[in-house]
Amino acid sequence: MLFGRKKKNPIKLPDKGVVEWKYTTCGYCSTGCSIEVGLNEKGEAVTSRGVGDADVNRGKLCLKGIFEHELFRSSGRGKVPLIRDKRFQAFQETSWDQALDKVSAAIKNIQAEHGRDAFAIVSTGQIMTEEFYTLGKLARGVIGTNNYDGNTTLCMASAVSGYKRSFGSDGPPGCYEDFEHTECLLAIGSNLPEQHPVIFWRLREALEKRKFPVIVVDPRVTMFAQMADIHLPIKPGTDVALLNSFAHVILKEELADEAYIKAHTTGYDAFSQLVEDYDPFSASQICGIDEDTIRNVARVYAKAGAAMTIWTMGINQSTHGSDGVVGINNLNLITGNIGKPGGTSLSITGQCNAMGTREWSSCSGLPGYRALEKEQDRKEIAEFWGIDAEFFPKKRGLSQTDIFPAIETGQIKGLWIIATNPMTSMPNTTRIRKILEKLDFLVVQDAYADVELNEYSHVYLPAAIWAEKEGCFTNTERRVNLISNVIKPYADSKPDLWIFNQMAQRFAQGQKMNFPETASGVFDELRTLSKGRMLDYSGMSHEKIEAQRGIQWPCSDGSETGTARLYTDGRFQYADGRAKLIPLPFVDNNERPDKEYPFWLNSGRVVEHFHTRTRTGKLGNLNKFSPTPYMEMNPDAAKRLGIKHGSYARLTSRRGDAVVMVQTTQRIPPNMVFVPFHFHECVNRVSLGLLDPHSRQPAFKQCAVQVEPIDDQEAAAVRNKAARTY
Ligand SMILES: Nc1nc2c(c(=O)[nH]1)N[C@H]1C(S)=C(S)[C@@H](COP(=O)(O)OP(=O)(O)OC[C@H]3O[C@@H](n4cnc5c(=O)[nH]c(N)nc54)[C@H](O)[C@@H]3O)O[C@H]1N2
Ligand SMILES: Nc1nc2c(c(=O)[nH]1)N[C@H]1C(S)=C(S)[C@@H](COP(=O)(O)OP(=O)(O)OC[C@H]3O[C@@H](n4cnc5c(=O)[nH]c(N)nc54)[C@H](O)[C@@H]3O)O[C@H]1N2
Ligand code: SF4
Ligand SMILES: [Mo]
Repeated sequence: MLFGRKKKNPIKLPDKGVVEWKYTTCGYCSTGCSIEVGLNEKGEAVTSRGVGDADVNRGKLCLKGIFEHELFRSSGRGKVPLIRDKRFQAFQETSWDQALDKVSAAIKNIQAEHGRDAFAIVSTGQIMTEEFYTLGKLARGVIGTNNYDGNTTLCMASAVSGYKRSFGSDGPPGCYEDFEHTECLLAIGSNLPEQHPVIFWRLREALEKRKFPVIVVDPRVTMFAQMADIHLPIKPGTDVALLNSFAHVILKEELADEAYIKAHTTGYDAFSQLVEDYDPFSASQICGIDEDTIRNVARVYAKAGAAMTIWTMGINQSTHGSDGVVGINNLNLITGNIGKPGGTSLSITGQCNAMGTREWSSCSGLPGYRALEKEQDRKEIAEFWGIDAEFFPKKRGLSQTDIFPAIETGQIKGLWIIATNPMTSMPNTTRIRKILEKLDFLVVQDAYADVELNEYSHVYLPAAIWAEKEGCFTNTERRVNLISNVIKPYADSKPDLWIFNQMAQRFAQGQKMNFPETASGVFDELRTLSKGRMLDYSGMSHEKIEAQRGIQWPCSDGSETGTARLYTDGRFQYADGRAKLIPLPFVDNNERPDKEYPFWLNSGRVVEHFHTRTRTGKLGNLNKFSPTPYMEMNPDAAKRLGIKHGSYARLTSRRGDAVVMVQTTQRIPPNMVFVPFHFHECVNRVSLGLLDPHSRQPAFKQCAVQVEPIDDQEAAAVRNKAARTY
């Protein structure tokens, strides 16, 4: 018998006939991997590969990046603009001019009749920074509605709010390189291996070189929890109590960095008084983590030479999301772990350009981290755009989660939605459907014509996607990276930048202002407006960004490269230069399981799919691995209800119901179920989405449901009805 490799054929990669590689940046998650797309001699995108000398991913890509070039020609893409007079009628194909005229006329009519704010705009975290800035200019400077926001309210709003409350400004202070210096990593409500696989790979690489403790806080035994040294299976929505208790132990045992607290913070007295109440015993009653584990983790964290916390949606998507972020910042401030290598409080961002929208879209303020509430900021931007500063509102309007209820009450009559799919991604979608029916006018601007939201639109504008256009994304570690134009837009779809510019020309005020046509022309405005500010872009250019495979802001004029960390000098963005220690009383305000609805409903993601699957649902290799809406359920709980692994169950809440396939697993506690939110007509039919009072972000991860078995026939009927056309 022959063993070994000798007689085996060597592995051969199929020759895809690549004649040219083009540089770009991944358009899915916020890791910000540099990608090269291979083009064959016909100019078709045939393959993708990671860029070896890019610091972020060092040649790696996850599953989604590897197949990203397949997006360009995937099914369901929008080919031409579509219009109709009444929703649910058949669409008619039309020209860009006619479609844009129809939209601008509708905006003008609604505003003339009901006031400027009766027309709302909701955008995304997934278009280019230059596009965000241009949309902001159009929304704030031309159309002049204050009801303008983005889907980042579903995602990053709590991180933004928490950073602002603690440090006086948004802006994640750390970077991936911190893994290489840290002596302790605390990860709260983040499933890094599945949701940010390449950041996770950076962490693994650091751990292979040097061992340090990894502590994961998550109610589920996720893949991340499985590799952790300590896993804290917390009771849903109680992270603030746990964080207060860590602080209690650290202060009681005199493990705090007193010199740092004294030099760089305010609010210590009120803070220390509040955490007095959160001794480990009291906290353990709230968060379900035993006293000794709380003490142990607090000590490990405080005694480490440098310690860092990362978090994602397990913190942000909660009724105390913003408080959770402040709690994490408190922990890092009292241990002196901000702005030092390996010592940081790093929010792991979600969408590819959720950072870009925070920085430049004007959704919650004005460009470059400026605020509508500040006269000086309004003046600067009005002067730069050549408009009257009085045109701007003096405080921010409604957030996305308040815009929908304002449609329900009739305050908002018209809506323009850009690159987000609330029919699947908002909580309580049954209510969202009813709300959309109330609109006099809806325009949907999306790369896919089959996006569920389009069912309700009057006008559909087909957008070019990802590397069919050019511009920048900012990733989790503030790195601005370039998406260069790899391939021309599909059919008659157009870059979002072009669409915004065309729209501006249809308003008298827009005609008077300067709207640069190219992304690099817009980028010059960002450079000017950011000069000398915290998010300084003035030393960057598209060419320099590509050459360095991304540059971290701030990068001031004349600087060779960017800056890895913020607040290294301990000076924060509040007027006194100090960060705030903020007391956080824990309030238990979730819908909790009871007799009728005995399970916690938790929701999130899987590695193969991205959000509402408009993209990944079309790509064979991604869909093949994860084709079915399913639910994780503890085998003991399933047995009690007579539910078998692989059978179907109905999930019911006070809002609605959904049908899912049950996957029994010990990963989840007996009083909880977990459903990935990617599938239409699924988990968000039942979710509640109570809002955080500071950030207005929905608590997607906590509500109460009932589960019952159903037979296969009934399940098939429900699933067929919900199935998409591809
Ligand atoms: N493959 C893939 N990757 C993605 C995305 C995608 O759709 N698919 N989306 C991107 C985006 S926009 C985002 S925002 C990120 C999201 O990235 P993550 O936040 O990492 O992902 P989620 O699965 O939403 O939730 C993370 C974890 O929070 C836990 N959790 C639930 N409730 C609580 C709680 O009360 N406390 C704590 N501590 N944890 C809790 C859940 O059990 C879950 O394991 O992923 C990004 N990356
Ligand atoms: N239950 C539950 N619900 C959740 C979450 C959860 O954890 N649980 N997570 C929430 C979070 S964190 C997020 S970020 C949201 C995401 O929710 P959505 O924003 O609704 O999700 P996507 O499917 O990414 O929608 C983006 C749309 O933009 C389109 N698109 C992509 N690129 C372009 C482009 O360049 N131009 C234009 N015009 N269109 C483009 C895509 O085709 C897609 O239709 O979901 C939220 N909903
Ligand atoms: S980790 Fe995120 S940025 Fe990197 S290839 Fe995967 S989806 Fe793209
Ligand atoms: Mo997100």
